[in-house]
Amino acid sequence: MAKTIIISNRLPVQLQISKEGITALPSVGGLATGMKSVHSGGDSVWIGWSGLTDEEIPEGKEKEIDKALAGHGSLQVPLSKEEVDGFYFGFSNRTVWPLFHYFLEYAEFELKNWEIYRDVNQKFADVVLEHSEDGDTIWVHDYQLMLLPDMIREKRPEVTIGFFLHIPFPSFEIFRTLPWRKEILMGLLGSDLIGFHTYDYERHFLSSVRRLTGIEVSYNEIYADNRIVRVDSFPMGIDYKKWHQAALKHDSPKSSEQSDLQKRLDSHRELTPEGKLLLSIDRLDYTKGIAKRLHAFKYFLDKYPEYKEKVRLIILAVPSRANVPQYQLLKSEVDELVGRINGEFATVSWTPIWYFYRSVPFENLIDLYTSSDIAWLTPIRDGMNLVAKEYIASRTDQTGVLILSEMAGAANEMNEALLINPNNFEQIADTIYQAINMPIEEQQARNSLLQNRLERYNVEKWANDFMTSLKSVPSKGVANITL
Ligand code: ADQ
Repeated sequence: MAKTIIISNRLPVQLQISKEGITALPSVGGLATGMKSVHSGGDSVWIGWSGLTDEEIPEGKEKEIDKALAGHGSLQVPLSKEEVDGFYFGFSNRTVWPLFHYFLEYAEFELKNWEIYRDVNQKFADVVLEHSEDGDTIWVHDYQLMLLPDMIREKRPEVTIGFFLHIPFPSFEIFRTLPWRKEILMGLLGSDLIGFHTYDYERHFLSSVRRLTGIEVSYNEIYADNRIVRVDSFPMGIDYKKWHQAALKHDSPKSSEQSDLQKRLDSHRELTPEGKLLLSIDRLDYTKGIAKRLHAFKYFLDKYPEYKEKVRLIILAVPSRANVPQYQLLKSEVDELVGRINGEFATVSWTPIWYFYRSVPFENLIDLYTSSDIAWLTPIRDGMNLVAKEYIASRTDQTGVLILSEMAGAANEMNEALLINPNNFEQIADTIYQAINMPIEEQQARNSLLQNRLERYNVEKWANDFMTSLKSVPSKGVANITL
């Protein structure tokens, strides 16, 4: 029977090794949730890396790991430390990630890392080829695996392949700087359908294909190798119900225990009833613009000094890729900026910034989303930004203001948010002022429209739309198509 195969760099499970044995726990990320309807039953399998390098797996435990993963419909591609360093931390995160987010000055073009990236993609392809057959439908995810579609197609032409890019696709002028630009495009063109978050990313991709490969492109179809490759945008949603219902439960008078964090948030509210809480949540990544946000916050306090002792900025930064040098530098920069601003503005009763450098459990994210008057999410460049959507979904009384960067993919669907340019401090300061003073009725009018849209275009709909579109791409024979 034809299967569905999902492939991503990391499997949607977390392995735990203890004296008692090996267990695999499902992860609760957005992608895993969205794929639930696709990855269910016995006719689907998820292929990816387990998160443990060969060196980290205790001797003789390989079979046990395979068994634990199989219980979750997952199959691993084993990787050594050298492979993870070159493929993931190297080419994926020191070349593709900065380049595709327009940080050209951070992009490293190391031949060795490119070769490991290519070899690891081949390793993924080998596992897929071993476990697939003609007629299967394959969905490949993200920038770590851009060569995979063509590697699979070459050996198994009779499968249907979809690819989705979770980060931006840059403009041709940026993309052309990559020494292996053509190989990347040809790798992706092994797909039948290539999906992006926004129409702009789609347009940039088509322009690069046209200008770098000479292959015929018409509207959103590419005629490669007597096949049609369709390109389209599928803005990713969230599990709206999960966030909204958790927030309803949190706000209910029957809600049982309050977390310590919630108690702190409430005490802030009691001390300054007219005060406002601003929330900023991201992975600690230079693309997210955290340092710029801190500079802009200082600019706001200087421009509107009447808000000293009245506003508080909560910065929650999740540790990420801490062994890549730029991330270490960013961490020091953010630490220093927070210290400097708190040092300059704090009073005996007020600290302007609460800074947390950690990942927090779901319940605390709900505490923060439901307690913050303003979510301030201003990445310098971001494929989508799901935090913006989660904040709005959690505002059960429809109050709250979202200040969002126009450089985030989410801005395309969230016009009712206050959209800003993350480099324009004057505009940001005035927008914070506008957000603080926005009448409740206006907040609710904006959020009601946003919530309706997020509820309809949730992550399940995103996955189903992609799969439906993938199955409708004519698999063969451009000659039969009326052009
Ligand atoms: P990310 O860059 O990781 O994803 P984002 O879309 O904002 O960015 O998702 C972050 C997720 O992490 C959210 O679901 C959020 O709830 C969670 N999170 C944030 N802070 C946390 C914390 N302190 N503790 C625990 N969880 C936290 C990439 C792209 C994005 C794109 C997504 C999906 O960079 O642009 O939106 O993939 O395609």
